[in-house]
Amino acid sequence: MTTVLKLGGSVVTAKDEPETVDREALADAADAVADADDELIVVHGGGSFGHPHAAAHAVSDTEGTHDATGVREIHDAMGELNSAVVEALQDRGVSALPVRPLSVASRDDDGTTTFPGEPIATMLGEGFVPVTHGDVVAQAGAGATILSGDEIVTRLARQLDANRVGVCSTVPGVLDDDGRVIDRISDFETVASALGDSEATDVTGGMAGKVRALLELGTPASVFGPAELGAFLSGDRPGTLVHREQ
Ligand code: IP8
Repeated sequence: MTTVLKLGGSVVTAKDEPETVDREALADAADAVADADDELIVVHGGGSFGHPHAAAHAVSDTEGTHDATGVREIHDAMGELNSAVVEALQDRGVSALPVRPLSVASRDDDGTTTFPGEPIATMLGEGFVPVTHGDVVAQAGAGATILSGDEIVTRLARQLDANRVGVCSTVPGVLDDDGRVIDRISDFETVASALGDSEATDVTGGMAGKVRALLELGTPASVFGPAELGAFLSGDRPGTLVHREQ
């Protein structure tokens, strides 16, 4: 059983404090991952590490830069967060290893992303837990743009034929207009008004962008909060199940 797990950047960092890991939240998440039996790929977001640097250099998933210093700043900040996540996992006996997207992924000039699955598949075969993250990547004709952790999740889930996908966010699921968790989403139109316009939420798509991308996957995906991470990893489907009816 292969599971792709996204740890939201705002789950593992203190979102309003630049480059600050939320040590307690990271410890809780790492404890839950250490207890999991599935073959796992962990993907984390940028939180207070990648996003402030990306904003400072006006880089997004659609706006690129040729400023190598800026690209390095974003990538280095993500490297620090990635080291913290890998270390927290290794401290608990998880065979976690870093996978840095800038060195392996790229985009062509229409924005299509290539993220090779082979290194990850080989790591999994050898019993390692690849830990990758949203990053800045080279894009033909644009310099370098932001590749979100969410896009990596959907790419890798497809390429590696994952059985389960989990997105651990700061909210307990996808919320309706009254703030209640929606149990199941099988098409975007029925939840569009509650989610708002994806362009307006954040540069890498916000919840609307996540739901749209997850609906395109054949694999059922769960969106849930940190309190439910252990339940998800032990096989439950907490929060919101996002799966298009076939
Ligand atoms: O937080 C963005 O990843 P996300 C990563 O998953 C950077 O959208 C570098 C801002």
